[in-house]
Amino acid sequence: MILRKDFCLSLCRGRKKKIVTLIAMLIFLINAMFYVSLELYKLKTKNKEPWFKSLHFDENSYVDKSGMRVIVGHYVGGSAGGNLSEEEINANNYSPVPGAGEGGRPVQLSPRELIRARELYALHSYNILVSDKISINRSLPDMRSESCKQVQYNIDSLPTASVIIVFHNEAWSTLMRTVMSVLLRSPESLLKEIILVDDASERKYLGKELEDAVAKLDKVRLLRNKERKGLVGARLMGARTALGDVLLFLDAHCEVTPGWIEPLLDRAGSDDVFICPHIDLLSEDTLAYTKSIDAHWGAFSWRLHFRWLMPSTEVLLKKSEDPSKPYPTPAMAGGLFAVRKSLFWRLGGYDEGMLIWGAENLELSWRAWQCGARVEITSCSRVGHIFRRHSPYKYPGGVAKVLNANLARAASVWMDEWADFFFKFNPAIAAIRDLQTVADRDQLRKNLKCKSFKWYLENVWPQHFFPTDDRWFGRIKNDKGACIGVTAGTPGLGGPAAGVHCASDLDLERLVVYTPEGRIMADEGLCLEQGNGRAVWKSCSDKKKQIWQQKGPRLKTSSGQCLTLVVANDKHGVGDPLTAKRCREKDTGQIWHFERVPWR
Ligand code: UD2
Ligand code: MN
Repeated sequence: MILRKDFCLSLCRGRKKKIVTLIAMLIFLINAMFYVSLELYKLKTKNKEPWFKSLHFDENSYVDKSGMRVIVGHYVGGSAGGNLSEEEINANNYSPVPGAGEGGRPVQLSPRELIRARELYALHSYNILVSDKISINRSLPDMRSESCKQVQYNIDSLPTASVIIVFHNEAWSTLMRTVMSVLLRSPESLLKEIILVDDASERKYLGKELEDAVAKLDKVRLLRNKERKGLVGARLMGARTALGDVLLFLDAHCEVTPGWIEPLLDRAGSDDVFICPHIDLLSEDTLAYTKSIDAHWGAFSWRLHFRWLMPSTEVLLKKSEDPSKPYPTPAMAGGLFAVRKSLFWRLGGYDEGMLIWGAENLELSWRAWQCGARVEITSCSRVGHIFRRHSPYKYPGGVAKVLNANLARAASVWMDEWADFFFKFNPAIAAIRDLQTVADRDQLRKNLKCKSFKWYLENVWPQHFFPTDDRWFGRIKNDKGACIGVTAGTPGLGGPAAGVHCASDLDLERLVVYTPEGRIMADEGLCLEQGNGRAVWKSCSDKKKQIWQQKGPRLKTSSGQCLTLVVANDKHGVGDPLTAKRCREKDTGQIWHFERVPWR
């Protein structure tokens, strides 16, 4: 018996071993086949499609899933060079590596170069090492959609352009690549000139070296501001000498793509519109050219920070009918736009009282709309821009002082009652309101017989999230003590809704608009929405899930559930979740007090 068992054991073990080996070999074979077919598939798709076709917009650095995100409007002044030596700050290390960045591809650095790139980052707030490796004549793909490529323009009938590029301490390679991309990709007859305006740069390579380079280029002129004025002063200087029919402004770190200028000039010819290209992304790290989201709107938050939003459903519908048609936008980002010279001056150019940076984009947008013109975007003109997280240059007197003064000017001239709202909740800016002399701008508004800000909100941006006379504004406080508000740290990004500290009357994070339809709107266009199991802050939309009907002290969803503060951690419910639940007589988490706060 024992013998037989032993015999079987060893024999069975041998068989088992074989089976295990066989299975292992099979698994290996299947894996190998899978791997090979994956590689083959990759190769096949690689050869079929250009690399950029597989790119989607960079959601994280542009417009988030809820449709909003800060990209322009980083009001943080940089250290302008940090600990770098004078020699490093003033050096021009442009030395193109053949093939680097061609076709808009990213440039990767070695680990050692990366360390150096990080040290130099403070200079420009983008990767200067990468920029210096890419030829100033690099190629870029045609980024237009098929419908845009099919539009035929009669070049002979289009107006001519003066491209105006202002700069302060820009990198040599980036600035020159902006210039070269315009020269390479604009039909000769349409480009009257490129006007470079140096806003009192201090870098050595932007002196004679730049003059010599410009002298070799046809159609390029260089003007210099003796004193730093900021981008408004510099752009005005350029505009005053422009010879073309259309003024076409670009930042000094852009690259234009094939077919970019025709749609802009076609639309700008009509003399009642400020037309913006579709702004794509040039990565600040690799300078890769990436498509940005297909349709976006420019607008602004309660604090007047520029924001990208999803366009209204109406605009999106029209756009899907004809994607090549320009569409209206409440505001422009500011840096990239074309306008007929006559219209630019007729509407008062720029507000020269605005120094250095900021707010001129909103001022110009409001002025355009309120005074009978329009602001539009054309998806057929694709221009890449390096969006930076920080401003690399100095703000004389500090960022806040500069920007607040500009915002105060724009608000007091154009915003009417909403200026009072803005100043009431921004006391630091209200304090400098009277220091601004805007009499000439007020007069301009009168002379041009411009419409009210109320008209602008109702007609240009009816989806706005500002308080109005027929919207309730204030704090919605739970019986337990906490308020409805967007948690600090995630403004504009949405996320789970929780009770927040009620804080003071001036704290915008704790204040909401309650619309007659029952929407609870916070700053940044966020609405309280019943999600799966929990209330969340989401981009305001027509969704039923965003409607909360006030029934006595309760807020009810369309299915009759009650908005509830589910108290768990804190006895007042701060940090505890909000959600719609079955209504219960005794649940004080369902009792809400509406504390009105005058908004102006
Ligand atoms: C955005 C706009 C920018 C401007 C700004 C608000 C885009 C892509 N960019 O911020 O054009 O409307 O919002 O003011 O829409 N510059 C000077 N002198 C200065 C400061 C800046 O000449 O004192 C130049 C600078 O070199 C650059 C341009 O002005 O070419 C715009 O400045 P930015 O690139 O820092 O602004 P950005 O893109 O963050
Ligand atoms: Mn810029």
